[in-house]
Amino acid sequence: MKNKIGVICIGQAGGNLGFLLKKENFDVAFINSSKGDLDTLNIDESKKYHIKDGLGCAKDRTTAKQIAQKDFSNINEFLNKSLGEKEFYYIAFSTGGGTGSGISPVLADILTTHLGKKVGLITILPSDKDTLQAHINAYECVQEISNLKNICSTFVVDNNRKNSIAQINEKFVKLFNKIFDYKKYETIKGNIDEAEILKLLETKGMINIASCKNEETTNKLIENIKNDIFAPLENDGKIKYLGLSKGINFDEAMFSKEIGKYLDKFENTNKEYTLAILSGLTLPFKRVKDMKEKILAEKETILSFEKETEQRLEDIDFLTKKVPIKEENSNIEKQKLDVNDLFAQYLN
Ligand SMILES: Nc1nc2c(ncn2[C@@H]2O[C@H](COP(=O)(O)OP(=O)(O)OP(=O)(O)O)[C@@H](O)[C@H]2O)c(=O)[nH]1
Ligand SMILES: [Mg+2]
Repeated sequence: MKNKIGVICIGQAGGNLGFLLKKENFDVAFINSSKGDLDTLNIDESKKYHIKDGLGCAKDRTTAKQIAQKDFSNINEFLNKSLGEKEFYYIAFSTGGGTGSGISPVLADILTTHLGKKVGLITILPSDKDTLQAHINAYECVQEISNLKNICSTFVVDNNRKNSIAQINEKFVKLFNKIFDYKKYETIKGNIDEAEILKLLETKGMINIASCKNEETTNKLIENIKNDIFAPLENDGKIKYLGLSKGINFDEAMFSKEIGKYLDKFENTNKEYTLAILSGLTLPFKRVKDMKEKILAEKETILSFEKETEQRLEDIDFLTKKVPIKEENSNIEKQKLDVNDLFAQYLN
């Protein structure tokens, strides 16, 4: 099933994840505004694209959107050539930088709403040690993501979880890779089939994966769901679907109490380990709200740097007042894609 997935990696963090995913035989395409960053990747040149006129974006999301807007037809052509028609795409990027954070939400909007593709996101949140600019970027980026109408699942990797980003990357790729091992564990007692995996991945909302050893317990699985590498759960007790490749003696009551209830469960038996895939979770708004507090605590400092930021701080108050990113236009037809109009909505 791996070959039905295309991973689009944007910016440096996206590129680092993509490099590891490539080693696990995923089909990956790399896009960056920085030629230097792309050159560090030991990957076939046909799988890399340097955005025209890009000199890196130095954490400036607006610059990233502007250069991607101008060069969109080439970016689209590159994606068609390098990945071709896939059943499903993931876009991988950090929310705290410029290039990946600026381009990925608008690209996801174009691919889903206008080009009819199924797209999920692999996002990375900055750690508390990261700069204010990284937090402002992440906040704006999550705002755009939360407004995407037709997006599928969103992984939210949290850099607060470990001191080493290399360890976080490795852990993510290890867990993500395990999703596609479901065929190894087909038995008459229970199967997870491709349609069920796709359903887990296609479901809108946050997605979380966790694993534990079979000699461990439901408690350990729960601890890993809550505290491993992903953003904290919203703790509203809602999961839409649970995929469970089960080796432990699963304690359903404890799981429901600690994590939540689900509409449906796809399950098989696994002799080697236990893997849980939770999809349709609420995005981690509490975590993002904490980021906002951090930004607002430094408001005076930020304003002393640039006056125009004042308006941006007003605009990012999306948790209390929902600011629509764009006007609804039900007349938009797929084939009449006006990329410039769409980018303009993200540049306002
Ligand atoms: N988990 C993880 N985080 C990373 C990695 N590389 C960078 N980051 C985080 O991502 C943020 C910076 O984003 P980058 O991906 O470097 O930015 P970019 O998309 O290349 O954008 P530019 O600003 O134009 O360079 C910071 O919060 C970093 O801590 C990585 O390999 N893994
Ligand atoms: Mg970069």
